[in-house]
Parts: sequence; C-alpha cells; structure tokens
Amino acid sequence: MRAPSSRILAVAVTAATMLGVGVGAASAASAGVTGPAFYVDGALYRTVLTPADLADTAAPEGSFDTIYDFGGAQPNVATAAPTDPDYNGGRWMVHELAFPQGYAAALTSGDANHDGVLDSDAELELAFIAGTALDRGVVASFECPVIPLSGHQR
Ligand SMILES: [Ca+2]
Repeated sequence: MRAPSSRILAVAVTAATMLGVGVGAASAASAGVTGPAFYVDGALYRTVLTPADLADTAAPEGSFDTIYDFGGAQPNVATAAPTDPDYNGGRWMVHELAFPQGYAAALTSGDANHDGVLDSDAELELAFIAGTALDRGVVASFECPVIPLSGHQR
C-alpha cells in the first residue's frame, strides 16, 4: 500500500514544484524540522520523502498535526501518528520550543516515565505546565508522510 501512495505524493510534489508552489521544502529542512526521527506517544517515527511546504496554503489549523521542535536537544515530539483517529494525513505545523531554564529542567519536569527523554506530547505538557518549556509558535508547516521505525510497536 505504501509504495503506490508514495509515488502519487512524489508526483504531486513534483507537479507542485513545477508550478512554483512547493518551493519551501528546502527552507523547512534547513529550519531543522525534519529530523531523522520523532516521538509520538513514546514510539519513534520518521518522515519519508521530501516535505511539501504548506506555509502559503489557507488550510484551517485543525487540519494539521503539531510537531514540537526541540532544536536538537532530543528527537522532536508530534501529537499524532498515522494510527491515531485524529491523524491529519501528514500535514504538520512545527512549533519551536524554548527552555528558559535549560533542557535538563524541562526533562526533570516532564519525563513522567523516567526514560531520559520527553517522548510524548503528554510529557511535554507537564513541562509546559511547569514553565520549563515554552511554545514559541509555528515556524513551519508542511506535508510529509511518516512511518514507524521498525521494531517499535505501540
Ligand atoms: Ca519520557
């Protein structure tokens, strides 16, 4: 199932680029928003294909899922995975995080399962509540399908 849909998306991305509307893919990557893997509810996922920038679309915010960008402190955290009923098909808004007391303080506040990483939006929420993590707002939006990393089952 994945290969045919991937081909369709690749064709769509190519067509969009030729039309001049998909020119933001490089900027999304250079913003550090498409790291090698990110967490959703404790499981690691990674993006596939080249992201298509959606910054200029008028799609409602509710049709996106959120990726929280840790700025390299750890893998990023997303709010939904393809197996979730509220998954929006790989349309992402990237929110930049800030750690006013340092990443270690946010980890102390939020790492509820003590595995040394904030690996779910629920854990990140704990850091938000404690004030050790701040949501600095949307820095990018793009469409990019994701797949689970092998060996991780939810
Ligand atoms: Ca954790």
